[in-house]
Amino acid sequence: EEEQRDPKKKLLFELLKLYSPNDIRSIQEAIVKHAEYSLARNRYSIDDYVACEAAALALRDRLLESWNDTQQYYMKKDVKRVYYLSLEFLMGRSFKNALTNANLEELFAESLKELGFDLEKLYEQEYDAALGNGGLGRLAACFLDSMATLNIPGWGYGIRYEYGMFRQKIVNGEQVEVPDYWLTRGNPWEIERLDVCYPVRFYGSFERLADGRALWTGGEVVQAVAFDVPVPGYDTYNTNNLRLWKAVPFKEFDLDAFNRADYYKAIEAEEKATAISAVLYPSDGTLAGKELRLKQEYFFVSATLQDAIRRFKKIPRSMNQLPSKVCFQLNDTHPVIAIAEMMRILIDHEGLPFLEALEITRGCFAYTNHTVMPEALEKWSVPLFESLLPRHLAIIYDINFNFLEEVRKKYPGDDGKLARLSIIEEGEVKMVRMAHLGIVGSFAVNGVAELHTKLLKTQVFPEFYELWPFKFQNKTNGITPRRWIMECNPSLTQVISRWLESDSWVKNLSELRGILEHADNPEFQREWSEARMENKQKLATLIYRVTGIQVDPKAMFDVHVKRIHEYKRQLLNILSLIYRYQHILSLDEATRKQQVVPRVVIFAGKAAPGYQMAKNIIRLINDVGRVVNNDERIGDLLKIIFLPNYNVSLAEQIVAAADISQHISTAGTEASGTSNMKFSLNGGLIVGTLDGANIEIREEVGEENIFIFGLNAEQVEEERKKLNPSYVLNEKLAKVLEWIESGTMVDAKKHQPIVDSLRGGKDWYLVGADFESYLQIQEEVDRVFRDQPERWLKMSIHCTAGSGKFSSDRSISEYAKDIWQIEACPCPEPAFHADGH
Ligand code: 4GP
Repeated sequence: EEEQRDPKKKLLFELLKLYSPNDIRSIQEAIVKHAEYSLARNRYSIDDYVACEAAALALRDRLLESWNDTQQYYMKKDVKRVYYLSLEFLMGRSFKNALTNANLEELFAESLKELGFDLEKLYEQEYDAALGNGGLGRLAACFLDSMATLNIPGWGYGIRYEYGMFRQKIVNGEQVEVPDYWLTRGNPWEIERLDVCYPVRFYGSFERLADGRALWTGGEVVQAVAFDVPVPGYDTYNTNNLRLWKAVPFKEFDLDAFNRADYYKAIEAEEKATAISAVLYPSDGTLAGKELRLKQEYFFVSATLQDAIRRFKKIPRSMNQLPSKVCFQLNDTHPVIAIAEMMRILIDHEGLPFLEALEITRGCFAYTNHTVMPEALEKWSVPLFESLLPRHLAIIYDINFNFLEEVRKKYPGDDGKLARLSIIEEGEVKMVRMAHLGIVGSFAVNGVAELHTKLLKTQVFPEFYELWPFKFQNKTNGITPRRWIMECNPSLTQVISRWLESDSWVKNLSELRGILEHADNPEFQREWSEARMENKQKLATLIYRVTGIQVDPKAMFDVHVKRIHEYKRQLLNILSLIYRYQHILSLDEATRKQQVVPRVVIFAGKAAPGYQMAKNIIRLINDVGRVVNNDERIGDLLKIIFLPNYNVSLAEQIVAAADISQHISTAGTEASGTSNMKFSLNGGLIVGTLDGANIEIREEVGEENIFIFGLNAEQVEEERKKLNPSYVLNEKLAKVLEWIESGTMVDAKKHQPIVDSLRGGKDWYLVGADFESYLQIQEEVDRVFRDQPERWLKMSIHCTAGSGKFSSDRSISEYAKDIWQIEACPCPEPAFHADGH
């Protein structure tokens, strides 16, 4: 079309029709040319690293074609878009994922092989993009994959941290944090967009104008520069975008300031700008409360809204139309300041009256809560807010005033309610409650699993629920089956596809139920267990490489990997292992051989650097491991492994190789959990409490196929009421604590804080109350593994078969339909491309 409008562009369009062809020769040419011309490498010295970079660039060329076409198509169709605002995107590696989604893995493997490279080895060259802490950030990454796969016009927006999640080393049993400068060798997956940048202001002051607007001036201004990361969908032409902002000094220097101040000082101040996007805060489920963090939040939100509104305005129309074209999904409270920023834009820039602005704003925002832990619900002190974002604080006060009027009308005279609902918390230092702003300023609020949503309604925000029941929804989390089985577990993927005679289950995960038809077939069972054994062997090799400890792949692989948190109760696990160790020693040798099921218990996970108790738990695991692993009487009967630096790539290898995995949070504390879904999908059995998504997994796989133990959420509430200084600890646990104090481990005193945290009625996470039932379920696990290997195998098959619900494709379809009201918009593949060359 363009071509006809402007004949001068004829040549240009003709040339661009030559998209990169997908045949071996062309791919090889692309790789070699990138090595020489993009990376300036001598053609005689292409090593694995260069080959990996060059191949990534060759693939990126192809992604950019579909990426450009997709964006242009969305524009042409003027689709409604969703923007997923998240301070974290835990993407992991991209190469294999992009090849899988674009269905080019075989071609690239073949092309590289002829050039003398092994694609599998090249994958190892890539750094993890660890721009996230844990569940929340990984969920955002899975959601991007599903949005692209389902052809949903959805973009991610976040921060391009120079330093992602720290690298964890274990030194003498303790966690040591090392900076992760993941960009050392550049990043072939991003495109720096110097043409896409926006100013972002901090501090300063504002002045109210006669027409209702306000003018915010002074302070500091930094620039946000976009970095785009193409997000290819699986088995579709659509390629979406993840736009990450980097902070750079504002280019138009304030010359006056320069003249007044010392030249070098002025430059130094400008340079401080880059600090904003320098580092990801490594706290998960707790808040840092640092000014820089609030700066990060406003920085990325401000740039994002400017970008989204610019795009919306490409077609001239009234701002009232915004909610029909744009939805912002707020990933936890971190981006909630966007609500005040939108109000500011509508009032101060667009000149809309307050109420109209509020209506538009409310129509655009939806907020997802990810945790019930009170310490994670963000609050910012009013003085800090006032200094950093003075105009926003005033707007928040206005929103609050308007909101409390509504509450007052509904509940006249109930001042307590006003205080509890208010966006501003009164106290010695007033605080801005970001979750309250999130609820007041959006049209939908969702929890991430059924139990979690119920707890939001009844415990965390009951009075908001009473006020606006229609705002509250559940959207149970999910995981992308592309990364979490297809890529990380090719052996099992092949078995499934062979028996289902199709691979359409990767896009329609509920089709996995079809394997149940073969659950009793010995041939299928054999292939199933061979595939799983292959993965276990690989993990055993990795364990040996990393720790020097030899483990037997035939032993039960019992995995507990996730962030280290008291509520996640890695402590319950390690304490039970001390019990198990003592128990094994109490048996005579013949009984040991006969009765004990050999187990390899694998822990991994990071502790927030400032979270002392979590670090204590890591040390305990390592110290107990040292005693047990070196005790010759134990041999292969029990091995305790702590794999350092848990990240997405490591998770991929572990997930495929677990016999059981543990999700044993105190009931009512884990919002959902998503690794439980990953293990289940890969045929690993779950040992878990009735918490988060475990409950829904039990519904799907059947209660006979999951090992559930412990108090449920209601019982936990009751039990906690009993905690007082004379609370009696479970007897077996008391013995275990005595063993810790006895000095079997070197420097036993180090562990005293852990012991003290459980005694004297302080056991908030109820390790003691659940100890007995935990030991019992572990005995049951052993029994099934030892006496009924066939039943075990069938349980494993049932777990995979029942995992269909937990595809993030299902989650995203629900968000699209119930919250975003957005439909799929598949971009047609250009004919000259689809035809091949
Ligand atoms: C996590 C929750 O702890 C986890 O249960 C949930 O599955 C995940 O979000 C995704 O919804 N929360 C965080 C956090 O990672 O930082 O609050």
